[in-house]
Amino acid sequence: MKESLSGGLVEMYSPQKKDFVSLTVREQHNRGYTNGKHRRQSCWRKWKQLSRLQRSLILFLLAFLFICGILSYSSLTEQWRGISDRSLKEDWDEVDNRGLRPIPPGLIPKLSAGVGVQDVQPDVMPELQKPSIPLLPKPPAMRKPPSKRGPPALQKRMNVSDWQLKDGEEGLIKTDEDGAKEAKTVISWRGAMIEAEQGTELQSTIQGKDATVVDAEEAADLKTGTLKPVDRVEAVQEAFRHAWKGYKAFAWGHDELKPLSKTHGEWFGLGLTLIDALDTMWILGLKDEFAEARKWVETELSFSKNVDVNLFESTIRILGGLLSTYHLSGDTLFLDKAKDIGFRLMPAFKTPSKIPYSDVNIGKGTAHPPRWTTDSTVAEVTSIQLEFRELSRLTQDPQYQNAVEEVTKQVHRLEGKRDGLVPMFINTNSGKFTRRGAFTLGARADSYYEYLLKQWLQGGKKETELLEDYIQAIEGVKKNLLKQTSTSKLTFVGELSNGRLNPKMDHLVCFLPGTLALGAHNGLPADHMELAIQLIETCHQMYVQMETGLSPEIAHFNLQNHNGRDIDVKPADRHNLLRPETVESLFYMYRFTKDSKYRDWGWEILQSFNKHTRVPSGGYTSIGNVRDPLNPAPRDKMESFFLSETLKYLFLLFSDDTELISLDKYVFNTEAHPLPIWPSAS
Ligand code: DMJ
Repeated sequence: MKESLSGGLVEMYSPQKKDFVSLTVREQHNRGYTNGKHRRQSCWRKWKQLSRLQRSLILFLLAFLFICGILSYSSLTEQWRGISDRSLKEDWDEVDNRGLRPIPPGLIPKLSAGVGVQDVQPDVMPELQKPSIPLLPKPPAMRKPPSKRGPPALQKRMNVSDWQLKDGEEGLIKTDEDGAKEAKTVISWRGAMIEAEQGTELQSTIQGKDATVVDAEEAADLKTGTLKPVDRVEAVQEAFRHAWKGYKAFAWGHDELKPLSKTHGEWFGLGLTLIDALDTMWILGLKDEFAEARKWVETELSFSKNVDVNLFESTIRILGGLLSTYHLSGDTLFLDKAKDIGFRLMPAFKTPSKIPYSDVNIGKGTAHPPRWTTDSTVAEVTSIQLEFRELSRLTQDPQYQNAVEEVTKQVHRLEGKRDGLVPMFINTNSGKFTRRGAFTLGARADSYYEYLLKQWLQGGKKETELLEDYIQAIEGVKKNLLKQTSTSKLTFVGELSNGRLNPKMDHLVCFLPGTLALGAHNGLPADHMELAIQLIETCHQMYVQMETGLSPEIAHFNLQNHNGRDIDVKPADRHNLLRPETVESLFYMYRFTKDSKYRDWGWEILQSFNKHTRVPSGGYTSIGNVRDPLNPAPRDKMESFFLSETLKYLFLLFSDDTELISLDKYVFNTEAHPLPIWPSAS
């Protein structure tokens, strides 16, 4: 139907006459053909005809429905978590002495009889089962599993009065006299639920020197360079034990520790922190802790649960954690569990485009996008490849590798990139990028770049398309996103939004110096290393320029010298979630340059964590304000990546055993779980 230019006559198709006829508005109305405009006019007339009481009643009802909508929105945001937000013999001897026996990287320990994909509840997802196709030559024999121990008596709950610091307790976070109130969860971000308003409830106070792990004497040693690396290694072990103490006492078997309220937070209900921390305990040589965690995995961990999990987060944390622990320990318990979760995640790939959905119900075998969109996040669908490829290699079942490599292929071919930089969203129906025009190396795109390089390394530097995409992307970063502050000429990676550069950088971007250095170590252009050196300096400054010595979540860089500062922090960005990216990059930088300043920078960060985030009764907490050392506004949450990544990278940074997890033999996934570089097929 199209409207005529004159006199309200409209040309319409008449089914009776099988031709177009001209009708007046009234005629259309009589025939029930009136268009939207006329319907709107008649609605308005009807509205005017209603009594004042009737109109008030309708308006009241509409307002009521609107308020209900707003209230249900906050519960919707709670589910927004997925959006949001890497020749051994002698080297391993030391580890063996501690009783932990790693398998040389790249080898596939022999699978125990009767263990395989077919063991995974065939009734749940039968359509996904396929015959095994050998991918690699026969694996060598497996090692003996470590000794088993009984789990501790756990799950202790305390009431609010217990939150308060008691005299003599170690640590620096102290709750205020009124205790803490229940905090409202309002935002979620790449695996980190941000709990608002807690900082105002929970006061923190600097205690005396006895409360700190790092005291003034040690600080002096650090300045004079007399602190031995071994002391730093021990300090990380001590920090881990302290974190574990809190998790064990108040959150055992649950996803996350809430150290101030001495309870736990649940996300997937799968013991996320415990699984994420397994290989860290192995690497740090924490034998007893590892044994009791293993026992929990053996006796308590079940993926047969009616629960929605985020594909990306459960892949990098659970699948990645189980695979790396299997490789380090040779214990097939972890491989069996890895197969189970890997198989249960596969329904995510059953989409019209084969670009996976963000969420999977691992009990029902169903998958879906978030409620509000059919888009997935680009970083999420492109940062599961290391894990699924390794699962295929270990199981000799190609379905996992095929599914993730299909995504890689599609993204490789897609239009909408800018000099190799990718947008942040991809549609699961069309398989195309959506909401184009915004480019970042931060949240929603970050690990796309990381996994291009690391897959190329994992596969033995043969998959040249991955390398080409990576090199092109780094050129894209240089051309479009790099800028310097006017005050100290700090180089940072900004964000591009519809052609305009926004001079802000997420702390997440601090993975980049480490990745660039890893590329340069593997023969990529030398200017990648130069850029890495500049960027790690900037990430370091994001810590040292803050009053707590801890970086904010997002930094805004000054391009004009209006206040003499390089970095501004907006009130909404002042939090620190115990994130790992800077210490991750420091680890790579030290391994490749042996410049001790990178160790010193990492040491300063550990001290700042101990000073401002350590909770006396056990655990560390994210904080709400890195600019206020007197009240850093503790948020009562220890993210699983603090144990999985932050403490692991700090340990490896300080360890003199630079072949411990050699970067020529392992690639770390984006949750710091080392996976072997594949041995060549020959
Ligand atoms: C981790 O889960 C991973 O490193 C991920 O790639 C990004 N976010 C967190 C840590 O900050």
